[in-house]
Formats: sequence, C-alpha cells, structure tokens
Amino acid sequence: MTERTFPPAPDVVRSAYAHLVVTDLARARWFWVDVLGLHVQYEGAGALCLRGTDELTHHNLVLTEGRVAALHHLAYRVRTPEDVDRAEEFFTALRRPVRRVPAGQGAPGVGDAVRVIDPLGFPVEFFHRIERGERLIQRYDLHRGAQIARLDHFNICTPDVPAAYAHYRSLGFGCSETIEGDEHQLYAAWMYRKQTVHDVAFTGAAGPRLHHLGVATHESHQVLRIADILGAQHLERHIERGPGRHGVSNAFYVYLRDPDGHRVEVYTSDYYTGDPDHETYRWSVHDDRRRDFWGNAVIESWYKEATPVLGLDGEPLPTSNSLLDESAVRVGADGLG
Ligand code: XXG
Ligand code: FE2
Ligand code: CA
Repeated sequence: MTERTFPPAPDVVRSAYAHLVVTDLARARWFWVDVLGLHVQYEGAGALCLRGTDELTHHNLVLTEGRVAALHHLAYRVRTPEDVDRAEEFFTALRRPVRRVPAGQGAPGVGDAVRVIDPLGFPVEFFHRIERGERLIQRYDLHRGAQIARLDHFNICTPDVPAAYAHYRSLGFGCSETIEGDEHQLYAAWMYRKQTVHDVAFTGAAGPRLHHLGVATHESHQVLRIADILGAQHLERHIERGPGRHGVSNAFYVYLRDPDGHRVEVYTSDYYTGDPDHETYRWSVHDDRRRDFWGNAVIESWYKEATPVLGLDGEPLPTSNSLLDESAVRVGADGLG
C-alpha cells in the first residue's frame, strides 16, 4: 500500500473581502457608503461592491439583499491560479464540502474561485484573479466618513479556539497574540498571513458566526471622527464599543453596528509581524488591559451577539455553544459573569 500524503495548503496572501447579506440594500448603502465612506466600485443586479481608498482590487465588501442578515462567505486571495486548485484539493482531502465557482458566477470582478465549508463550519472562498480598480489613494477629494483604507481582518466566533488555531496553522498562518487562562486554555487567538497582527482572529463563543469585519484607517483621528459624525447625527446607537486602545494588537479602535447588526471595527496602528522569528505575545485572561488597554469594560453585546453564517446552499448553518466563555471570567473591568 502506498502511503497517502496530504495535499499542500494553498498559499494565502491575505484576507481580501467578505460578502454580507443585508435585509435592505438601500439602508446598508447609506451606512457603508454615506456614513462609513467606502467607495462604490460596482452597483447593479441586487449587489453592491465596495472598497477602501488603498485597495487596488475590485472590492473589500460585497453586499446583497436577502431575507435574513448573514455572512454569505469570507474570501482569501491566494498567490497564483494554481493555489485555487490547491485549495480545492486541500479541502477535498479534509472531506469538507467544496464547490468550484467559475468566473462570472461568483462575486462581480472575481475570477475562478473555490468555495468550501471549512473545518470550523465557515463558508470560505479562495480566489486569485480579480479585476482592479482605479488608484484612489491620493483622490483626497473622494475620501469621506471614516476614510477607510482597506479591509484589515475577519473576526470569527468559534466554540473551539484550539481547533481554529490548528486549522489556520495548517494553512500556514502565524500567530501574533493570544488570550490564555491559567492552564493556557486558549480563549482567543490572532493569526496572520500578511505582515500585520492578523488576517483572522477567533473569539471563543457559540459558532460558526461572524463576530466582525475589521477595516483599516491610516490614523487614530479617523476613528474619533467617525464617532463624532455618528454622535452629531444622533446615530449613537450604531456605536457599540470604544473608541479606545486595544491591549491585544495595540490598535486604536471603535466597533460599529450596521442597520442589520453586522459589526464592523474601524481599526488603525497595529504593528509589523513579518520577521520569520516573530514570537506570539500571550495575554492572561485576567489582565484587564487585554481588550482595552485603559481597562474600560467590554459591553456584554460585544461578547454575545454575532452574525449567522450561510452554507454553500445559502441556508443558515446551526451553531454549537462554546465550552469556554471569556465574558464569564470574573475579573476587573470585564466581570460580566
Ligand atoms: O482586532 C482586534 C479585535 O480582535 O477586534 C479585538 C484586536 C484586538 C482586540 S481586543 O479586544 O482583544 O483588544
Ligand atoms: Fe478586530
Ligand atoms: Ca463604550
């Protein structure tokens, strides 16, 4: 008998875009474009494709309208067209649901892709080819709202953070930071392919669910500015947590909720992780600075509420409860237990 070798993992470049289902596309357009300031790259056939000012590919976010607000899929860009085939072979060997999405049948502008339900239960796409958009970096006349530059990361809720960590290690991701219990129980982890703190992070909670999309600005004043813009229009209900400074990642942040409750984090000023010997920085779950460096409490909705995810057939996927619940750790500022 010949021994079966596991197919190589696709070479993932970065978290590239997310496709969200919203219940009212006009209302979502108001929030993501008019308020937050994402640039409209494509509008038509019930879909909206949006991107930040530094993004040179077609989009960072696809919005379509549906009955239930949900995550349609997360998408990673891979290095070469062959890496799309590698993704297909890799997830087929894992015996996960896999579907080929030819160019023209998936998101506007995206070439041949593979969609899978990954071992954590998330709908994930791997693509290489994508149309490019006009360079907007110095079109300052078009920069509005929070002046979003690009997508930074996905944050996903999963009941089994060690399993999520192992899966993303097998895809070649590094780990920049963790939150751990006294016996090194893993409550949360931040993992990357591009040379920043993360492309994906795991929140230990009922899942699979999408916790938030992280979008990057260049400077902390843009985080304050979007909070001011919302306050000025009596739209403070859209601000969920912050502004503040994270312990994990050191980034400056504010979390907003869109009209359907999808959460987005405006995020800036994390750090370089690209050296080959970059070490994981481990936070104790008892350190009150871990989630807000100034010790501000985390609101309960931030730990508990998240976006449901859809299977490859477009139907919502069931969730499992988490064994570990960070919000129940009775310590200092986050003592919600
Ligand atoms: O991007 C992030 C976060 O995952 O949204 C949360 C960086 C840090 C944090 S935390 O709340 O742990 O400081
Ligand atoms: Fe985040
Ligand atoms: Ca607050």
